[in-house]
Amino acid sequence: TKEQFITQFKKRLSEKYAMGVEDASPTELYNTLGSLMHSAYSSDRHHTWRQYLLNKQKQAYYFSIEFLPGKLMASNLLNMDWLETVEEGLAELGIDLADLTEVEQDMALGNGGLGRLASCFMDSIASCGLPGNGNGIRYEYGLFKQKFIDGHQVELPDDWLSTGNVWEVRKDSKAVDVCFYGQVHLEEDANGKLKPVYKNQQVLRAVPYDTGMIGYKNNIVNNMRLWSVEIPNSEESKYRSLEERRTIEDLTAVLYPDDSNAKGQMTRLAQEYFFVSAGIQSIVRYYHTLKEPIHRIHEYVAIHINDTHPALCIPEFMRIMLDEEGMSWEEAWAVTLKVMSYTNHTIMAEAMEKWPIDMLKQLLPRIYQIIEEIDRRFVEETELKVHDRSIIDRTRIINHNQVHMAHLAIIGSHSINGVAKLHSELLKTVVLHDFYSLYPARFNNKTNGIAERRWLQLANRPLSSVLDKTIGTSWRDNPEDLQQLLNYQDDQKVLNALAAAKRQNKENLAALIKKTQDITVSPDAIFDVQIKRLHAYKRQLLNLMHIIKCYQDIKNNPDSEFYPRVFIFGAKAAPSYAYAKTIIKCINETANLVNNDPDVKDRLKIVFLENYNVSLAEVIIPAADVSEQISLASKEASGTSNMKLMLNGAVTIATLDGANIEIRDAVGEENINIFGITEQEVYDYYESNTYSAVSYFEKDPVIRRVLEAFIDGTIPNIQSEGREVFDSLIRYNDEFFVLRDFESYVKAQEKITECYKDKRKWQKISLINIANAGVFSADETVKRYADDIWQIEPVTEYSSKKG
Ligand code: 73E
Repeated sequence: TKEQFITQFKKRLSEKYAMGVEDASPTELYNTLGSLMHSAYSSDRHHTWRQYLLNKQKQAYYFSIEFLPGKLMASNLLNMDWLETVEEGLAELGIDLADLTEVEQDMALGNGGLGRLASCFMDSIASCGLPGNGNGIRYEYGLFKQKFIDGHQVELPDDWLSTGNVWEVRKDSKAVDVCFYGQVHLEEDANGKLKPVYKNQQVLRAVPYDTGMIGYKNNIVNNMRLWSVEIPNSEESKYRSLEERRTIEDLTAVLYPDDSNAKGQMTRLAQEYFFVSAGIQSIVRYYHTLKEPIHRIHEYVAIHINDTHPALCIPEFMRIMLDEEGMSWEEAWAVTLKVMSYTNHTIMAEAMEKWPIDMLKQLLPRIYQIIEEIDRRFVEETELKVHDRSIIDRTRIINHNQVHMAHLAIIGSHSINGVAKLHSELLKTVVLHDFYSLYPARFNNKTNGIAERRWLQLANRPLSSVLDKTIGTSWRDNPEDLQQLLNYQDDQKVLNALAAAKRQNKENLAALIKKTQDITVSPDAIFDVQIKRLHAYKRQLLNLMHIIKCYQDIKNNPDSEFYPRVFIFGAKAAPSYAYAKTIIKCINETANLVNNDPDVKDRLKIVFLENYNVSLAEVIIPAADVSEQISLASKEASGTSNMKLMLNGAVTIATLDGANIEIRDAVGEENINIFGITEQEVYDYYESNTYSAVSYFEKDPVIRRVLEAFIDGTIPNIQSEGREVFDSLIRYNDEFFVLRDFESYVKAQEKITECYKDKRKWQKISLINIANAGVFSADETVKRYADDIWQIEPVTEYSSKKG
């Protein structure tokens, strides 16, 4: 109860800081509440763990090199069913919970959609009472913080641990050794079995930090285990100088800041093996406590490989089965296949991980031997199956002096899934077609999902309360119940209430924009939002070109009617991705021009919010009217911000790409704005090689005028950047068909403006979007993973309340 909470809170504050509420800083209050929560859910955590152990339940382990939870306090409070009590209790003490969560650092151990998906899944797995755990890296520095200086992106380190982390527990007793480098050869042991003998290995210690993943009001607390590197005591003498120590500690120091891109650096490879080896060793160690025979491990353990970054799970698991458990190759391979499953997240060529043989051999000699043998056996077996030998060249793991990680992941997994219908189809028919012909039964689709608890219940409380009053509260447990809202699509009172909630969120965002960027925007304008990593294929440039067109229209005809719009961007560019940084600079300079031009009379505003992250998304998404999902068809595997924006009542403008297609199917053609060429047309262009960007430039005066603005000084301060953009389109033939889609994009935008003017119509479309967003609940997605891939079951007895 509230009273109990107040008593406990004061007591804890006094124990921790010898202070009263009046004297404590927000950080001290935050730490006090965090520690109180931590003690409270620890017994559930222990109980969950005991239950899994006693029931010997099969558990899934989600291996991901990225997790992107954002802030945890509010979501933990919600899931513990403490939120209201704590808010009221704190209010009584004169404290606003929001002031406490303000001091929490975003946990940003991920780049974008892939890492955020992993965290939505963690929430959903626990909330569905499923036995599933995360396994990853505890980066000392998360994704860089973004600043704009003169319109350029500048990166600052994200020292997120500097103020402590109330949610994690260091588990020294669960540390394991991970070995790198050295030489290995095989020797026969007493039983005639070949065993590896190692020389000159580098031994590192992997120390786990565990964070409770709290289920939604079900007393289940699963675990996200993140590994940190240390120098083992036994090796201390080897690393004397600061520099030597630094090289070791670098291993888990920073997250690689590239999204949808593979950088072939040794430290990255070492990171991959580090968390894979530590995770698998700890799983096998736990398995032994069950006292079940090792060849049945697949009945108790499922390992999921989130993209190829953890693909070394396959040879590492083989290594342990062979070298430590004494299995034969055939036995080891049989269990490995049954344990492993793999999700592909992208078909972008530059994201495909390939490691030079020499690098792998040097860093991980035993693992390389095992990969060689997997490859050899794959070739041997496949030769018997196929007539056309060229298929082997295209599918084997080791080729052209490289180790192809996707091939390894596919060959070693019983399940391979894409993340949206179209994406999974493209995997089967184009990208992984050869593998599909070899292993058709392994391929399946699991469309991504989102944690509605974070993205609606927590992020959008005005909307949540309208929903409660309109359709009751069951949607909070079962997002598919949002469908009931459809009964109110012609109820003006409900539409008004929804509009009022949106208005409140827009005012909230407008205040943030004022505070952080000192730009005044009107909540009466259309809030048009594109939030995602900056990447050429996502086509922020298409958005910018449309904005420039609007600006030019206004300039040419200052008194014409133009419905006010605020274009809102949030995007980080990988520090080494020059073109993406160029686009940022161009958007910022255009913003500067447009926002300060008196002719515009505030009808057009451009806001590029600095440092886009989970917490900022939680403010932007509820305030969005328009959701920009404008990637070139076939390039965005799924997208997940598209789902979050829809759930919050934004109307989508989209290409037929990724999960946009499923959004269209859910809301109906008339409640989404589809434009642009289809994935088939994209492939046809590739096939026929007939795309000519310059012809669009020559024949379309609007395109010409817009592109000229990049190079003729219309937009100031982008001499080199404007030229670079211009050249990318005209000289290098517009890799992502921006000019091809421009006209239809502009038309779709005009339709949006017309529609928005018809308030009632717009409100109805918005309602239909909210009502149909329940199908994208990550709870449903993870249940499908649990049933089809992992074969895990929810805990049966999980409500036994203790003490
Ligand atoms: O379409 C998104 C997808 O929604 C895709 O681009 C993203 O994954 C999301 C979740 O499924 C993604 N990220 C990466 N690959 N696909 C990636 C690749 C290498 C490094 C970091 C991230």
